[in-house]
Amino acid sequence: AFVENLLKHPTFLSNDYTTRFIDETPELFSFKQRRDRGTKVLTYIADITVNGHPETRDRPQPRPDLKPPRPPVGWVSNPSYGTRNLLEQKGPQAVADWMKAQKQVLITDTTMRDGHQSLLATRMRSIDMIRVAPAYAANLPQLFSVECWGGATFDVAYRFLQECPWQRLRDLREAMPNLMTQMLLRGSNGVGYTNYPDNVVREFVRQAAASGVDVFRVFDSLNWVENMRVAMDAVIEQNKVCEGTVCYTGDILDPDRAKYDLKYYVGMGRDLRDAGAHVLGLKDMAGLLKPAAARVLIRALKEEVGLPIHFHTHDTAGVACATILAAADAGVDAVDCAMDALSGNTSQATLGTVVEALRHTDRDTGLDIAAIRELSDYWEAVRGQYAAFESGLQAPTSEVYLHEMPGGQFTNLKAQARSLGLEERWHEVAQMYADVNRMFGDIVKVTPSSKVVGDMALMMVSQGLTRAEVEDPATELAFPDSVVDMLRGNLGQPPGGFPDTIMRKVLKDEAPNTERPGGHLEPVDLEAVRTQLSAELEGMAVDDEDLNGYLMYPKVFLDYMGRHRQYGPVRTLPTRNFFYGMEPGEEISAEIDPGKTLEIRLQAVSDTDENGEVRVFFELNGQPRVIRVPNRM
Ligand code: BTN
Ligand code: 3PY
Ligand code: ZN
Repeated sequence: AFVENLLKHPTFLSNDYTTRFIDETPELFSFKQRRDRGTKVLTYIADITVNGHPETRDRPQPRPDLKPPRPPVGWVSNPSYGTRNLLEQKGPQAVADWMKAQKQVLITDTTMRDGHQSLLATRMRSIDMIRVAPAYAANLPQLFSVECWGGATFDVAYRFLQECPWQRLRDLREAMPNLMTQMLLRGSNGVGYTNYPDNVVREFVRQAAASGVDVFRVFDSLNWVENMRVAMDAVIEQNKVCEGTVCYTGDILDPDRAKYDLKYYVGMGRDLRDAGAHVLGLKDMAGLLKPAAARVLIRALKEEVGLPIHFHTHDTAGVACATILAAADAGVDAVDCAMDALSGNTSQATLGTVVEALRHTDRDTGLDIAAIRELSDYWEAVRGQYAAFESGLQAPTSEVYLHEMPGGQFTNLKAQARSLGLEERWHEVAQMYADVNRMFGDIVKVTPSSKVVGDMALMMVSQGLTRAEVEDPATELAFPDSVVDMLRGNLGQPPGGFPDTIMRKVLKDEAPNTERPGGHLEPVDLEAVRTQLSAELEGMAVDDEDLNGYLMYPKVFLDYMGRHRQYGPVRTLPTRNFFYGMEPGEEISAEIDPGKTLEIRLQAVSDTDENGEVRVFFELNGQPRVIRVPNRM
């Protein structure tokens, strides 16, 4: 709704643009509006064609012979009964009961969230997901859920993809009416990197449920159950599936890592059950759980907690499939996999492989392997378009047992190291990450705590500091903001608290806050923020989705709105054109609204004139248009 209002607003309608053949005929308002949006999209294409996209400019390009992705034909008007129907008809407890009563291993497909978050820097665009969603609904109705929202996808959509994450959710929800959608929620950190006031967390959960999330995987980056209750209660109140989640770190079979032993995990599992979780999530974000340990852990959780168990792991070390099979033997109820073409390495285990490995056993998943292959073929073509975001990781690596970085952070930190000129020293960064973890008292490392450890490790390697030097009370050091923030208690408390040595060094005489951060953050006056945001956006009506986007990421949201004003609904452009513009002679179509399609043909691109401008000649729905853009290269 916001976007519509935005487009109708006089300020936005008077947006500067250059056309050669302005249609002078007074037309219906809707026509004017459509012309305006078309021109905005042409402006974007012209700019990218001339200047390149800042995110892909100096990166590897898709193969020139790559075919555009074609989703499998699979649309049916009335897809088979799936988990979503059960949730709608009987509620979340019935879903949990059904999970436990099933014999088969249930599968969550993570391709649309963790898969691309872990392999392609979260850069997958909505259009590539929405186009294939009906084939999921038609051909894989036995899936437990489709993880397609939350985690890093929320801010990346606004920040880098120039699209609205809420619209993605609504569109996916609509396209897969029989399948449960699933999101990853960082407890009190929402989908951000810091604790939000309780009412902001509640409001976010309410909106996510309203816009289409069915299963909420709720975790805390320090495994602090106290800090998860607000989010969990909010999910339960919405009558959605609350997957209270234990993050796995260390190694339960290693006596040296006694802090995170079997007793610890079982205890946390019971606490989450008592807090109202319908399902117990076991989130192995780095892929550290080994097969033998999985057998012990899953069996104990099944017996001692009593909830259905949903296991998530990463294939960074190459052993995820084996661990999943061990978990299946031990009675796990559901597991996460990614479609073959977006699986392996820092992503999830290979979905088709797990399905085949369990075929003809008493835990057969019942999923159709031909449907999986078709979907994976589609994802393979999609992935090819994102060559710019590939990490270059060539092989699985057992080094993950040293550093314990989450799959979603690994490639990111590597890129950060590269930008600091530390690429050659990656293995030192890995070792330092492990040292920093010990210095912080051996903590769970997952967004946002993993970012804190990464920031500190990069600082130490780039400044040549050792752990002993950092801990030495006699030296002065400026710590990264994220480190100060965490040690102040603003992400909550790890089991046993943070060690005194590092606390005193970072905080000096300042007393840390050991209470739950949400307990002292003032509630936000939501209507006052709405009014203020509306004023900032020149009087536009602000709907609940936009308000929630702004509450999570004020600056990111406003920047997105500013670009939206200039470029319009670019989410509908094919991915190739979004990142690389168009070639002379090329024709594309972009459906900017259901039934409203822009037919765009790029005719020619002029030389740069004396004002440093380039004219880009288009045909838009058969009408010639010229867009002038500055050559900034
Ligand atoms: C971003 O990465 O900031 C979002 C993409 C929009 C930036 C636009 S793309 C066309 C133009 N060229 C640039 O270098 N920046 C803008
Ligand atoms: C996230 O929080 O984005 C994660 O993927 C954590 O594993
Ligand atoms: Zn993950």
